[in-house]
Amino acid sequence: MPISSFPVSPRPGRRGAATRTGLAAVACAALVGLTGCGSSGSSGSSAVAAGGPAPTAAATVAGTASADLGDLHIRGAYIPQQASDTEAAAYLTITDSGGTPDALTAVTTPLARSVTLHTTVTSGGAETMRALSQLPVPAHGTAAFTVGHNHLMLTNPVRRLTRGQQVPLTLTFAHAGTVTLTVPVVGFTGPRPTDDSMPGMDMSTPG
Ligand SMILES: [Cu+2]
Repeated sequence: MPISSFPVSPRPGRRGAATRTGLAAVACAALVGLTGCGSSGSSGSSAVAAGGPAPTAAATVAGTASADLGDLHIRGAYIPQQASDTEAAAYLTITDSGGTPDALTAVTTPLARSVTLHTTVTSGGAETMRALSQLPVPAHGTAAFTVGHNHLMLTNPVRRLTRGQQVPLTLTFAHAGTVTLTVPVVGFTGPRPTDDSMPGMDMSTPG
């Protein structure tokens, strides 16, 4: 998928890059803006037993999914309840405990037509969405999709993703291979299940 950028605000873009699908980018930005005002989920204090050995690379947050693939440890995976008609976002953190760098190169799910790696760039007060061809994971380091920064964008889910659903996400890495997580859909603001109401937020405001 080509790298693309799209200015979220109505003012003209300055980078000269061709817009891919402007409507989708705007919707996505609105979605990110929505989730961006919630908690990051890092404030969750209660760890949940994931049915396997205790994770060593990162704390587990209640209501999220995790998986290990060799030296790669995927933690805190969740999908905020779908706010857009056409898109949903997914967030997770990848830690590489080994000495070999890797990169997330593709994500797929049977529940959406496509999953795109996106980053959010704020320039001059305007948020710009940009597709990433991959997300590098440094050796002994961490790469993350977090609210307001990088995110995974699920386009055209086969059904609306609402809280309580489970979404299989298959992550493909350049070196480590492939792993599938079953990712929970949570409230709008993050993995904490009581955070589904956000007084004062206008869900219909475009980005
Ligand atoms: Cu996006």
